[in-house]
Amino acid sequence: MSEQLTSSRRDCLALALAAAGATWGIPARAADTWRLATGYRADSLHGQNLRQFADELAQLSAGALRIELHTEGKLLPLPQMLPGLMSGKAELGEAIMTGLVKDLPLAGADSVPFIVRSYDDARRLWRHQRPLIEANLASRGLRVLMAVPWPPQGLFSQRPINGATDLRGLNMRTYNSTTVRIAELLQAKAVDVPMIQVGQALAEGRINAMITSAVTGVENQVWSGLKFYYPINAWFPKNLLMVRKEAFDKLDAGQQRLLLQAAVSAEQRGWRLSEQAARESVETLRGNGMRIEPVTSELSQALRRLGEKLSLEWVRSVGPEANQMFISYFTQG
Ligand code: PCA
Repeated sequence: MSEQLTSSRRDCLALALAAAGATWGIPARAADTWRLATGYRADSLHGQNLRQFADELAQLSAGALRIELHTEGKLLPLPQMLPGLMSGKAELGEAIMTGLVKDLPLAGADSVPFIVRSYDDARRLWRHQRPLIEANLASRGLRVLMAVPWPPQGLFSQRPINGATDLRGLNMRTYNSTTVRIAELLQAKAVDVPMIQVGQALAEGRINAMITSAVTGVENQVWSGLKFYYPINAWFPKNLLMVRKEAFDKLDAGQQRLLLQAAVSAEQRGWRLSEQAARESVETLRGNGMRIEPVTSELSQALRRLGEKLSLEWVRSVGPEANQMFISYFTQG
């Protein structure tokens, strides 16, 4: 009897302490609220998709799985996403794959120019890339949830670009090692600017050309400084969503299933949103006075040669695995 009283008193005490903890906000987050870090804005293409992913997951799990979004690199800036996730600064993280090439060389396939020319190509590349990326990340204690592409990368400029020489000496905004190499080969000056600071860099006159998607042009209202857009469709880079394996393994089997289910539906929705944004954003650029120009044959030839050079450089630097991946991309479905 007294034994029972003691244990029920202990339960009461535990309950009271838990309630007090909740009132005082200790711990700051409930144990099952996960932090999702991203380097992009909440209202961006990917940000909106992540918001829906979090909402859907909360709904599917009847509130048991909650995710708070930490945007604009405030919790983890893009260059720190991988080490930050590995050391547990967030449970989930989203980063552009071409920014992870130091640790994840095969992610660099995303920005080898003129290999992926359509969303169908991009899907095919991801099918061949995914198992290799998954294996690499698993060895770092991370699990892949999904990848969603940005719309195709086009060329923006303040001045008309008729041939490669017109880019000489321009201040080209860069965001990964490929764009840096392109600037170098074109004898332009590479200026590293994170996506969320593009508008500011333009206003300050630090950049006058860049390769990125039309949607990034729209989100940063680049028509204030850039007047020409050439849809060169250079590549379709993807954002990757990862979860810490340790956090994932703490979920019960049912919750794990819900998380994977929400990720599959977010991935499908993300690809649809991206394709839609690709169509609409070029029109928005036009509507805001930008000239959407066809690529001259001179520029197209120069870009093709540049693409061949970069493909070779990439395969050589990454090694046989890169070669193998491209062979299966080109020869299989
Ligand atoms: N926007 C991002 C990455 C690719 C894109 O279309 C950026 O410009 O940084």
